[in-house]
Amino acid sequence: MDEITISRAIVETYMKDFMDAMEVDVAIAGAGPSGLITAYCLAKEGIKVAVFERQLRVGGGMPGGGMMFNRIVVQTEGKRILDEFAISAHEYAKGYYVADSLETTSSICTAAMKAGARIFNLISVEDVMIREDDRITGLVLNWSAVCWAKLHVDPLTARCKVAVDATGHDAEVCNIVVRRMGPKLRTNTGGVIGEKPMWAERAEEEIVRNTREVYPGLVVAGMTANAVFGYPRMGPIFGGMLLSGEKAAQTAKELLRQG
Ligand code: 48F
Repeated sequence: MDEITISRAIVETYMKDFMDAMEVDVAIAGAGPSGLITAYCLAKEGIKVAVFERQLRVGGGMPGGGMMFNRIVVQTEGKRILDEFAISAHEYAKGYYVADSLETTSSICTAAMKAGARIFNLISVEDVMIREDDRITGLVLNWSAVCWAKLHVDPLTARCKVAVDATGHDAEVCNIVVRRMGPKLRTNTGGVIGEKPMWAERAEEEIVRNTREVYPGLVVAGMTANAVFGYPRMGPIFGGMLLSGEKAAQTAKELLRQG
């Protein structure tokens, strides 16, 4: 075995994929459950999608389950999505299905990749591109290691027709837009209203409605949707995340159709 061939194989194939991801239909910030489902739903329809994830591993808050007990709960509405990935789930009480958080994360991630989504870990979205018509036209990327080390290194960019903020509780892309452009989001204040305290039922009811275009060319998914519109968090119940991912994909598809 030749170490240099191994090194070339890694660098050359990675760079080919990364170059290809610089021009996509949909760019997603965050590979938590909502971002992964959005990526899967779009990719399986042949839409070109790239996901940029800050951390070493995918899954966001899902692998950790509830307080590190690596189980998640999904209600009846979300169970259909677990079934689509053949994820085992056991009905613990009527309407409460419990699943292994690692099986769920890995199954959805694998399906998204097999469907054609490209997922890049260890890359952070640090800014957005916005053009004259006030529309998001791309994500600005840097190595997470550069951000963590606070090195002064300029970023690179990926162009997209639609961007999805699936960065979770911190709604990072939306906060960047507000910092750059002022309070122009389609919320009551124009800003990120901020997440309210835990209330699982209300949070799960509202999350799909909150999943929409919040700024021209920018769709919010998952916990970001509730944080941006000022709705509660829900803890380790994940049906809403999965359904929100589906809705974000439908919304992105509609925006692509409108051009
Ligand atoms: O936090 P996260 O899992 O968001 P989600 O898909 O799901 C929320 C649940 O996990 C849970 C919950 C239960 O129902 O409330 O918290 O809404 O995943 C967000 C991902 O985005 C990454 C982050 O590392 C995580 O994996 N991320 C955050 N900011 C950035 C980012 C950024 N600026 N660039 C790239 N990735």
